[in-house]
Amino acid sequence: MPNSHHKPAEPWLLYRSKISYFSGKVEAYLKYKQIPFNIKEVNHWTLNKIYWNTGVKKMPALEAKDGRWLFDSTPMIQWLEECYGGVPVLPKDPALRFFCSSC
Ligand SMILES: N[C@@H](CCC(=O)N[C@@H](CS)C(=O)NCC(=O)O)C(=O)O
Repeated sequence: MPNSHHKPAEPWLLYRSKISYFSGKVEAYLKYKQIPFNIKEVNHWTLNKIYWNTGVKKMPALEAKDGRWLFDSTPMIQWLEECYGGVPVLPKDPALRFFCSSC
């Protein structure tokens, strides 16, 4: 059985709004890491869909076709770092990591 950090076979679906700072953070990260994704603009209905699947009515959120969801930009990026590897965007030093996790 694959571990929970396996890459989805198909691109992620990023629920976001152009005016959302946290959405911009995750979108920039996905582009930088060249992680395949498509975009779904958030509206009333899609915000409810995020809520049903994550328990929070916030963007950004990522949906995989296999049913997995990621939400909350900092843990999302930490999870994607584990999953995709490559040159890390987060410092190794725990103190510096802490400061990165608060923005
Ligand atoms: N801690 C969350 C914060 C996300 C957040 O606050 N998103 C705002 C937009 S930037 C939102 O979805 N607001 C909708 C609402 O509160 O109803 C993250 O880092 O992703």
